[in-house]
Amino acid sequence: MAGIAMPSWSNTKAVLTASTFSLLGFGAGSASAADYGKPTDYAYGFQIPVTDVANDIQWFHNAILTPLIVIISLFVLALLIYVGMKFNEKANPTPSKNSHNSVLEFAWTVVPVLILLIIAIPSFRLLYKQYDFPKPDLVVKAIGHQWYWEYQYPDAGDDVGFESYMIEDADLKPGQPRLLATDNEVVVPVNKVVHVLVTANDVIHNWTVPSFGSKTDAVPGRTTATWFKATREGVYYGQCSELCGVRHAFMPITVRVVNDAQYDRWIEARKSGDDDAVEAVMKDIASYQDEKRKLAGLAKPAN
Ligand SMILES: [Cu+2]
Repeated sequence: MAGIAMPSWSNTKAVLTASTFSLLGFGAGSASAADYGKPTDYAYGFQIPVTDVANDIQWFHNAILTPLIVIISLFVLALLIYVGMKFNEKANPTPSKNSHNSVLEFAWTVVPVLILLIIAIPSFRLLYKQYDFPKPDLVVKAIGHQWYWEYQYPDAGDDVGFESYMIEDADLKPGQPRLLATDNEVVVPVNKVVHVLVTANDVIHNWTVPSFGSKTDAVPGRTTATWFKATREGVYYGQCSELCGVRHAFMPITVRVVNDAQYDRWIEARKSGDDDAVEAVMKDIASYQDEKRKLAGLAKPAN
């Protein structure tokens, strides 16, 4: 028999999210048009989250911030309309000479403080989650250059490192998104905690993958870090998100999340330094993921 359970935090979040979405008229429609890991035509809102952190970021935005902004804006608009109608010269020819109202002044100070406190609780919870790094299964180092990313896999020794350049329009293969696909993809295993150590060689860049909720500045002479644990195999795209010069828009990030066996094959191929072997592994992984996408009803070619 189902008893009356105390509402858990995740239950509370689910209820808040559902009510907010119906309140604002956002259906599942926007999500169904979207694809994983990249922006899609006519979609709005966030890319589909594939990490817990990304999920929480979107919940915070959709269930807390957006409704509060809408409610406050409507309230202020209503006040403006009310004042404009009630206290214009025609309706109110002799204005009141009052200049203070203690109760009102107390209220318009305390209410915003309370609203900020309400925002602060989930906000700090999220912040802790983002910066409380779980023990890593894998460390990847990302180095920003004008204008490409370089990656190293320190766990695998000095041999595994490569540069990742954007694929120019003329060289795109079917399914590869323009301005996002790169020649060498970052490969990581699924459901593993990945720490990304980020730095830069010249100016400040920023390593960002929206579906992971990962974003951190790449600062020359410093190491910053972000982490993610992707729960779904596939390709996830991001972009440099700090203005870094003329080709800032052309240094994207491609992360391919694969199963453990595929990751082992890939890292062995990388260690061997044999580019043909790496290419062969990537081809296998791409066709495997293609097949999975087809089965899942994501008919578009692999990305
Ligand atoms: Cu950059």
